[in-house]
Amino acid sequence: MQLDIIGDVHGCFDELLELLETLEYRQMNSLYSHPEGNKLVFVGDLTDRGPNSIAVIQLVYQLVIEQEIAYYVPGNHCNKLYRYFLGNRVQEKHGLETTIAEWKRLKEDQKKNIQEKFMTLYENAPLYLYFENLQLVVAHAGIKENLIGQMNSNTKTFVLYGDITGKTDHRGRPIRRDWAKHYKGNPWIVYGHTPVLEPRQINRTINIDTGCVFGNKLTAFQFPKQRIVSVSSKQAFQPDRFTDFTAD
Ligand SMILES: [Mn+2]
Repeated sequence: MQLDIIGDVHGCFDELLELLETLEYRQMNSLYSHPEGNKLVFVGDLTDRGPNSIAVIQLVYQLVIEQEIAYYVPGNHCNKLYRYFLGNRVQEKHGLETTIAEWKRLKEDQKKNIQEKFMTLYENAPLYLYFENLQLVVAHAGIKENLIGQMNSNTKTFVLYGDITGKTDHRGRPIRRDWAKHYKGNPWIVYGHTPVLEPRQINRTINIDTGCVFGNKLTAFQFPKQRIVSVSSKQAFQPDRFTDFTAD
């Protein structure tokens, strides 16, 4: 089975459509298919900050739930939107405000429809995917070798937020440990969460969040082929949003 794993979309619907076309997915009578039967995997953070979060929710719901030609694992932004839809009190910032503004502009029946779709998508998603036969793990913020196979609260925090220290930097962004640098496991780990200008590959791990919403590009990693496919972003470029690992 060939998988096309897609990095953080963050509401960049046009770029997602372009990437699907580049990967040779075709749409007929609104249904998507791939000539070789490839399947998609979304690493999470579908919404927030970008221009078309609602359209991304609709498309991913169709691909995962209705057509069953895609897999999805949630990101921290997905988790927060889910808690918002549950009626929990969450802070409407860090991009969530754009998704909520889009959602509030919908008609009542559409609002209900999108809320139900997103909640169904989220509730049916595993915390992370482990394809044992392919020796592949897909987790939003990555995973440590000793957590693979586990589904507890430590695992949940790690796959949603990464190896956080509880501290923040001078810009107020969380400081995370570089777990990938020390990874020694056999399964490949494909993840996103931390925007980088180029996919960062180290020790059988690859970060494919190439910051589309920050004006760089949207990236897919084809597995087991290990081929990278990207399309350019249409968003404004924000260079200060990217982490530079080349100094390591
Ligand atoms: Mn994230």
